[in-house]
Amino acid sequence: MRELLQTLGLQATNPGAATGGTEGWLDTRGEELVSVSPIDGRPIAAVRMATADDYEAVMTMARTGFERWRMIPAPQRGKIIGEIGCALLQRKESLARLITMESGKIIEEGRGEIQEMIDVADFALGLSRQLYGLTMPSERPHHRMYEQWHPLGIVGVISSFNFPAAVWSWNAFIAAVCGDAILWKPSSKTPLTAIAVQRILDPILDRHDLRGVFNLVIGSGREVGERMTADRRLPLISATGSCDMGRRIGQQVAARLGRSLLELGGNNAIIVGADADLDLALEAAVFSAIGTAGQRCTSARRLIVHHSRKEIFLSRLKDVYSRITIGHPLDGSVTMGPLIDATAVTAMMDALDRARRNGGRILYGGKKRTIQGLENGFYVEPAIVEAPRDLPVMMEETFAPIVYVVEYDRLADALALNNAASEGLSSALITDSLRAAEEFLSARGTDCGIANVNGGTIGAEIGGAFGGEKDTGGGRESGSDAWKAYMRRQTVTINWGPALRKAQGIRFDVGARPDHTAR
Ligand code: UN1
Repeated sequence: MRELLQTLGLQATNPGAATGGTEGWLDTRGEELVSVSPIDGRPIAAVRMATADDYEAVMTMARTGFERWRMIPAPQRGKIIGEIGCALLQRKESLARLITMESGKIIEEGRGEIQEMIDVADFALGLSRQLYGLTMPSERPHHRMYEQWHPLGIVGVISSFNFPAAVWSWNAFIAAVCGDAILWKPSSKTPLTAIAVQRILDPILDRHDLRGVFNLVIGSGREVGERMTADRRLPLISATGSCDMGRRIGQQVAARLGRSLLELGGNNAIIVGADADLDLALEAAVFSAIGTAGQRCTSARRLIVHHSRKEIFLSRLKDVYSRITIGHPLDGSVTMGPLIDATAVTAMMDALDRARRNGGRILYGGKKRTIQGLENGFYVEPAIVEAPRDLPVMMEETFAPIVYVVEYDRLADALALNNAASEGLSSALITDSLRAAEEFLSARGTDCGIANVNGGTIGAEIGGAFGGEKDTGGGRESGSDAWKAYMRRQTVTINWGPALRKAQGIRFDVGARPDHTAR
């Protein structure tokens, strides 16, 4: 572990002691935050959290960074993001290992997370020559009208433990290519990953004399998070986390008329059609339900299976679950690592208790699991619950590998169940029927931000806009035209004629011209 931290520029000489301050360049006296590995419950290292003074110092640096950065042409900014992408590629393996140690996700997913960052960097580089504005015909002679996009300022990014780096990069690289500076508050459960990423960026920023473009502040939600949401110097707060957290942040930011971009919870379903390819359905369901141990906002929490396939589907699902290997997430043969902490384990056990008490049948798993040599880690068996349609706990997002299975008869019925969730993030339908697929994708189909046919609910590519409706918060991040959230739009009208022409043909002659009577 020590070696890994050193490779990434972190000096954990003494686990449990401070590794290096809130970030690469600030020396702080703030309180200690210990990063505990969910793999064995042991501290990896500790960092110091930012004080109010540190926060101000970082904000000053961000302001200086922004003032320089915004005047650098976007294609040049893109090249610098491209350099960051290359640096991430060089450190891919060690960063992936650190993410695995700190978040507990299996190493293959850790690698996927860094790859996702590299992909976003590529996307941002391409985007840097495509921050297009429209030109519109003016109704007035000798007038030109167009819109242009300017950076917003310093963008606050609050990220969560389950994607401790990639979701930050969706925001940070896109915002940066738009000309914004970024202030990052990572989850208090994964501060080391954030410091490691910052240490990779720092030499690149230094080389271009651009310190202050990407900034890091580590601290609790109550301290740093609240300060950010109240801070008018942050015109946009992009936050990933629970619906409760998003509701609080959204209200606080709205109270100062700031903008928020929210990527909150999901209660995602996979509909398995009467004509579904069952092999594909199983693969999609298992990957979506147990990937990241069910701790993604996109995780499949409900399987809505056509009654004619339910029996065979369930028996095959149990069979696949029995082959899931649970253990040390750095071990390449392991398919599911631990949950993030003891609270997550308790939440899972509570949800299963409530399911049992309200008519749910636990068909598989759902117990705590002790792994030899890792007795203090937070391991559980993934659970399959056969649920009545009105099981209350099924309508809540429990961040754990629990999948509820319900049956349906008509597609309209399955869609109603899919849309009954208060969140609206991801959804999937497994079918070979063109009609069913189009119905699912139609205006009366799934109401989620993400709709997949013959795939699972997790694992979105970065090129599309990512996000969801209803309690998921409505934000869109990453690909497509999500960049617009990080810029301000300016509508420009240029009059190159001799007279002041009014729109809507309004006549308003106040006699300001000496020759007005002659006209
Ligand atoms: C999240 O869980 O917060 O689509 C994001 C996915 C990943 C991102 C998940 N690319 O599952």
